[in-house]
Amino acid sequence: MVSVHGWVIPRSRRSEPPFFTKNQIISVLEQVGTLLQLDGANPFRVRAYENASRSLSSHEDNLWETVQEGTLIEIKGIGKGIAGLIDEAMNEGTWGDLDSLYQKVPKGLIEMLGVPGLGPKRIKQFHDELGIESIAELRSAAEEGALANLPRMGKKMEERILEGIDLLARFTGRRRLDIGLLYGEAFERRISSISGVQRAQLAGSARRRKESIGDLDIVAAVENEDIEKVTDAILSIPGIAEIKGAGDSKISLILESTIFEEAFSNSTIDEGVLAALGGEAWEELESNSTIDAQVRLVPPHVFAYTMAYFTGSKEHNVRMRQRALDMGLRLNEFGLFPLDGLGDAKGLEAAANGMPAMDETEIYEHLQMKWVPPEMREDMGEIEAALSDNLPSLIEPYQVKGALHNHTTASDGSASLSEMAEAAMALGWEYLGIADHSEVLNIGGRSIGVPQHLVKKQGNEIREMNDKWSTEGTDFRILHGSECDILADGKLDYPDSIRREFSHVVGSVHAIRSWRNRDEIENTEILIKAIEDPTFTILGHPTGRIIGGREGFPLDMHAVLRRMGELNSDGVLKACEINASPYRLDLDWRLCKFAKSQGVPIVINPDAHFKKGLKDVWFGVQMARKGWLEEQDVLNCLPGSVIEERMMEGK
Ligand code: DGT
Ligand code: CA
Ligand code: ZN
Repeated sequence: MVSVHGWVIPRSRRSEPPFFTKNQIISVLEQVGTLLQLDGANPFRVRAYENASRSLSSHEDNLWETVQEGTLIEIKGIGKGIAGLIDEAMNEGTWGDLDSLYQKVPKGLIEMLGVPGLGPKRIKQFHDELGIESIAELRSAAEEGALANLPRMGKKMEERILEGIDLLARFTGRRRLDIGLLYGEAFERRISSISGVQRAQLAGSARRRKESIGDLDIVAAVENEDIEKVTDAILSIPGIAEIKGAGDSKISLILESTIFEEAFSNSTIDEGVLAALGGEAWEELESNSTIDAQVRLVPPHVFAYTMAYFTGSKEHNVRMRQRALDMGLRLNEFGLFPLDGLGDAKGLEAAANGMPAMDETEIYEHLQMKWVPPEMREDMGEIEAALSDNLPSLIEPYQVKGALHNHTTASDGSASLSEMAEAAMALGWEYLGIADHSEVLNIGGRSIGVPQHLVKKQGNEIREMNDKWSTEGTDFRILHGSECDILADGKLDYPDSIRREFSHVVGSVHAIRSWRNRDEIENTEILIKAIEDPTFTILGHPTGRIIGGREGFPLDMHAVLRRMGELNSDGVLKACEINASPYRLDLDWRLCKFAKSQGVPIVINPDAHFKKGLKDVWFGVQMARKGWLEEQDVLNCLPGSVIEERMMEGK
């Protein structure tokens, strides 16, 4: 979120000039412009700060050199007063009297800046005219209709503010895996390149590939004598919004999106999902977002132990520690030690007497276990499997040979059939399943499904392309499927005769609202009825959840998978999708093992709406790995020459 965290005046950790970086200066100038507006300052003063921050952003020379040469005020947009301030900040490490400005503006007003669509002018207006000083007060004023009557406001604006507050509230928790990894990997790269860092690696839920990330955990191997130098270097990485604490060997901070060298991009989102999240306001929130991060600096010889500890999960760690105890050993983030003979030595001191481990495999070996892939470390049976050498051999991204649920311009995709096919071939795939939306689907009243009379046309196009590849001897084909809407009563869209012509039917619920208004039992019955339709092949995004957006509709997924298992044992193919869009990751990974036990094949589908979207399959593979799936459990690991037949046989 546009967090209130970043709104403190930076303190320097350096002992000599320049005390601040150019980025820090730019960010303070920008914030001061906003704070002055909230404080009701003279507009000329406000503009001076805004201009200065803007002109420094596009100024390409080294700012510290410019300050030393005394040529700051030659930069267009920088006046005498602000030049003096920058000079003082860089040379002395102080910020004139700005401290008092930061103190003076109520925190609640700054928090309100995080509400999408709300700027300092309006916040000031609400404060002056209604005395509003917090988001909570803003919400009740809007609910009472008190905002609408103010000058330059209205009912529409008031509604938008309420929506913005809801969105912000939903946003303040965890971040999606794709975003967490984007930040985590950028931060990991920056830390790895610092001299004195022997290696640095992302741990925590990001390494375990949880569908959402609370905060980032990074472990860095650093010799003792380099700790101070490395700490300073980490703290001056651009993109740090706030330092929450730095001492000993632990650094806590908040990262913002300026850590990315290129513009921040929130992955591949389609219109339907975006609408469910809150539209443009959501995109704005996401690109202004922050994430918390912890860095631990440890001596290289304990790195593997610290990585294992901070990778977690906590539940996995508890079981590991118990296993160690059973063997008369103590396991912690610094090492593995015999319980007797530890004496009074604690922490790192004790590590000197610990059992050496070059990497995690050796830690597990000491405990007579096989190394457990991080994705599986959730205490969901992996300890027992590692002890008895029964770990699955998890699916790898390269084993995926195609995907069955993707869109083109015929429905709401933005790439044509041939463009999508090209992109699939570029990934090394042997087939691409197209499943454009069926006729009834509309988003916000706009119809986006393929009308009946155009289904044949798409089929002909696909046949022509397939014939061409086949005569050329290219091992590639398009499978002509459909993402068929499951209507509220459990019927499938399109007449039977049309559905029978598709190679596969991905049945999906899109009218979530009517399903949300019914109970679990009713929904389960109706969904099963849809699945039993002979033309139905794949259950698409089973619960309709949007991560960070909305819960799925109530459903007994175990009952659904059990019934699908029965149908499979009768010889018909009923597969369940892991929708690989990082916004969905539905089927949930926690249910993969159960699906497998029931004999339900899984399909990992990117649900791509443009070329780049095909790559989302990677996220689905991560979930399949968390769910213990192997190559043979996943239908789209089948080669292209087999998959078509498999679809035909399953009918
Ligand atoms: P998150 O951040 O909520 O997405 O989830 P994690 O798993 O990254 O959890 P976090 O950041 O609280 O801690 C990172 C790891 O550190 C965690 O997975 C296991 C380890 N850890 C943290 N606290 C404890 C604890 O009290 N006991 C044990 N055994 N391990 C802990
Ligand atoms: Ca974490
Ligand atoms: Zn869909």
